[in-house]
Amino acid sequence: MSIFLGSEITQPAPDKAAFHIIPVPFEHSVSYGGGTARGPAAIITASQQLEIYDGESIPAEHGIYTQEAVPCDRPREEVFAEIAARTQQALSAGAVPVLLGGEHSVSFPAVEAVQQHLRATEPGANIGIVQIDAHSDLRDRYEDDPYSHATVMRRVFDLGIPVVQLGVRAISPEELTLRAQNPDRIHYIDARSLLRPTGQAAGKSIAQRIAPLLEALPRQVYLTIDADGLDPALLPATGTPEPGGLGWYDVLEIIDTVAATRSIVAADLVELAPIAGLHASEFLCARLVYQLMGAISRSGVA
Ligand SMILES: [Mn+2]
Repeated sequence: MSIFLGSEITQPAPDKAAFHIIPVPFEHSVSYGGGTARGPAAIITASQQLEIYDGESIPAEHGIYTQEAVPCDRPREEVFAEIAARTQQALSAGAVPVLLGGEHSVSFPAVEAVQQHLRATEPGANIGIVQIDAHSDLRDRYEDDPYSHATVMRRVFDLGIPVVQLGVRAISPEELTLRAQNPDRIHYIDARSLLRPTGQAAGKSIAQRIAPLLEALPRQVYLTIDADGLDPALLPATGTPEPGGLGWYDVLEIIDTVAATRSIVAADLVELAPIAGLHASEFLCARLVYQLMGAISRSGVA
């Protein structure tokens, strides 16, 4: 398989790279449109068209190592174990793991591996999650499945990890109740409030408004970006395209703010379901992954 930005860089040694790209073409529980199994390869193909300069810096100078794709044609337990092992491998090499999904459920084993790695090095420490998503993914079960794309943040919640949710615009009563019962563990600004603020919030930037929420998280965070967090006018190639999503510069502002105020130790981009002939979606995802690496490297963590 080709490597991320292979048109511009050669594959570095794993321990010489600030970032490990981990392709995870796992598709098991997607409920509406399918195709997320083709997401990682489409992003890597699109990355060949990126400029090496991201507008502010050259993230590739810090080293981007692309791992082999996680073999996903086997039972979920084995796929999840492999995701955890690959995440651990990246962290042990001193790199920031960047997973490319695949459906959102793949975040769970990665998050768990990051938490375990952190606790092995700093007893008592915890991570937080920043989630950009159209859905809160806080259901306990979805179609009887506890490890679905729609339950992934509930499983993370069960690990005692606090979350900041940004851009949600489709949520069930069960999830609203969980939020209401756990105001100290589940923080959020939903899409309409984020993008059409009223009252006092109207005079403040997104960065200013999300800062207090980020302050409530531990210093080290995992950033998970569901492609459907963006507006489907920009990124239609996703299973459940909800209207009213984030714009390109909204997402960049969030990423820059998170990178500047927390330490992003791992990240993922999930739920891209490529549509043949429509390159804008996968190119946006490739660019977003590269901008993310730029924000992290400029923050001095990587
Ligand atoms: Mn999601």
